[in-house]
Amino acid sequence: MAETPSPSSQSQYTSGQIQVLKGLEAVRKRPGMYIGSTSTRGLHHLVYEVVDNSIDEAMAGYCTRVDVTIHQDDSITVVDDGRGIPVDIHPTEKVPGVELAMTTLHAGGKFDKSNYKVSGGLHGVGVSVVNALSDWLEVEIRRDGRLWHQRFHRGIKQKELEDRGPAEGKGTRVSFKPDAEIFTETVYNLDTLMSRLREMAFLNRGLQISIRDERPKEPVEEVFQYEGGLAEYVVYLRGARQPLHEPPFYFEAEKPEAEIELAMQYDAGFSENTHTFVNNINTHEGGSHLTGLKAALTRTINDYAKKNNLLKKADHSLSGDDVREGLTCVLSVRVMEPQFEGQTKTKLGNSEVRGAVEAAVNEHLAIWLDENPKAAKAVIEKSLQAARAREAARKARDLARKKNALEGGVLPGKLADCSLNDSSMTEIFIVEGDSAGGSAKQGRDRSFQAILPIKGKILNVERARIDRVLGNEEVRAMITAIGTGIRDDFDLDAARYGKIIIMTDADVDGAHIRTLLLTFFFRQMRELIEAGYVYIAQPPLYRVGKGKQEYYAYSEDQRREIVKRVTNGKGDEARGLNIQRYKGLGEMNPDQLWATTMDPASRTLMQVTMESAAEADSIFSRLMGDDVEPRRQFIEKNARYVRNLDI
Ligand code: 0RA
Repeated sequence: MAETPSPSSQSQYTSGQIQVLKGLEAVRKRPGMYIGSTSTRGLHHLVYEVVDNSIDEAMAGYCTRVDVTIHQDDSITVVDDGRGIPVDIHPTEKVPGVELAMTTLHAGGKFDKSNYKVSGGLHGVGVSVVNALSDWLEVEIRRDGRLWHQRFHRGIKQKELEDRGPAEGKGTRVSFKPDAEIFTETVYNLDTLMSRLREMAFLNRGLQISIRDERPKEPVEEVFQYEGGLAEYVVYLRGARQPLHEPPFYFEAEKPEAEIELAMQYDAGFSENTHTFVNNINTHEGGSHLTGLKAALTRTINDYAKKNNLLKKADHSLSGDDVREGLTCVLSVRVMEPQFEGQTKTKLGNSEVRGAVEAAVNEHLAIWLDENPKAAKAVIEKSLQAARAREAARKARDLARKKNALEGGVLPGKLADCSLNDSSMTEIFIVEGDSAGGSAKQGRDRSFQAILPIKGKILNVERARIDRVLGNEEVRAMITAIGTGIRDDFDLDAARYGKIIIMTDADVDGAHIRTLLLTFFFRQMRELIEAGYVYIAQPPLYRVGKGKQEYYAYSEDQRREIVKRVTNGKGDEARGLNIQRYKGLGEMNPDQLWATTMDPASRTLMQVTMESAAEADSIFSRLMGDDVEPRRQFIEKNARYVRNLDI
């Protein structure tokens, strides 16, 4: 650590200080271990980590607002009106509490577990990690009528904690600038921060969270505060879909194993949108709390239907998928010692939580159904329709299977498969249009690249019922080629390819088809996205030819850059340059398509991730729901959407 001030000959580090330096060094050496990555994701985690501390203070009942600012230099300030980090000298460590919090790993400001409620923080690593990974960090505390200040550089204090005199109010202000030596990306994305802060505001009823972006000429400010908490969240997520009952079903319960809060609402749509949280952390991979919720839903709704003679003789009981069709649901639990499992550590492992959630939902939902017979009837009616549709779909599928078996081939005829079988090596390009499909087939490396051309606009899956979606030829070809099955039958291990690459034209129609495909994956094969299998190909927008040389530009800026370069800075496009704007993939010959878009050595792929399933879902819903206007707006603002996918 070059920046560590060496101890002077007289003074020696105390053992405590040496530990501090070692701890911070470890964080700087392996930042990924503490914040997941040093790319855009890790960069944003720094903010979440600091905000989580303020939210802990709010959960403990001492803080009513949190204000986040992105400054012009991409430094961040987080201010809260909590009690303020303690400044008194720690009895054994002999340094002020705040210094301890800023420099000790895992202390995270929570010295005294007993007076602290469960806390969030994806990695729970605390603010010392933010400090270690910041070029500079300043903390200001208002407490007991005085203002305190301390500044750090790469985690190391530059001075002792300073008393800056009398001050009104109370709270903590933390400002920091992420260290460009650590992070590969240092520019904050306002949308990313906004969606996370909005989520936090929904999950913490009444808490006011603001965000201000000072980078544009006209600063942007947004305030999130929801007195309705989860119930308001559900209405937000439901978007434009037609509700079957109002208000949403909502309850809160305290059990020894967990504090449980749930809101849900049925709508006339056909999708299921369930989001679960543990201590404010989005559990994308589900876990015991989700299992408990699903079991309770299926059981309670079936019980109610039977008790009230709402099932006809011919009806079987309602399946889990049936009772969740058209459901938007948010479950938030708070657990003392959460065990996070799974690939992305977003799956709750605590088995005791399952029973607690199941019992609470059984109890409260049964009461709600009894007290709201009109809503109950609508829900059962909806589930019955889903069950009947599903039965019809099953029959159609069986029929299709038999037909396939008779024809001998299982894989779709349009699929040009690759020769390798090892799915860790293979990829499939889903290509818009037969002509581009043809070029891709000729240009590909057939050993590991498969091509499936699909016709123009596949069915709009949000608006269509599952049976019709499965009846669609393009969709069936995709399901068969990918091999995983869908929804409850989904099996990631059965994937026939390691990468599913969507390749569409770089125009508005292409964007629309891409959205349709993503909607399909999001609804039917969500785990495929979660496991990082889905990508978007990036075909070039321009070809710049000069004599025998050719260059490809993937953006307007890049085109200008290239033109400037090849004209030796003159930037004169007329100077013997041949500039071609690609309107579609079909305008490239197979070699060009290979070189620009398909060759792993030179292409750029954008991985589709679920930074926030909640946000992605609401975008999809808004886009694909019955309202035409948001869709039109989307098409106009398409570039922004692609950014939201998180590269
Ligand atoms: C430890 C103890 C107490 C408050 C905090 C930490 C605290 C930490 C942060 C970090 C950001 N904002 C914060 N606000 C409070 C409670 C000390 C007491 O009993 O007064």
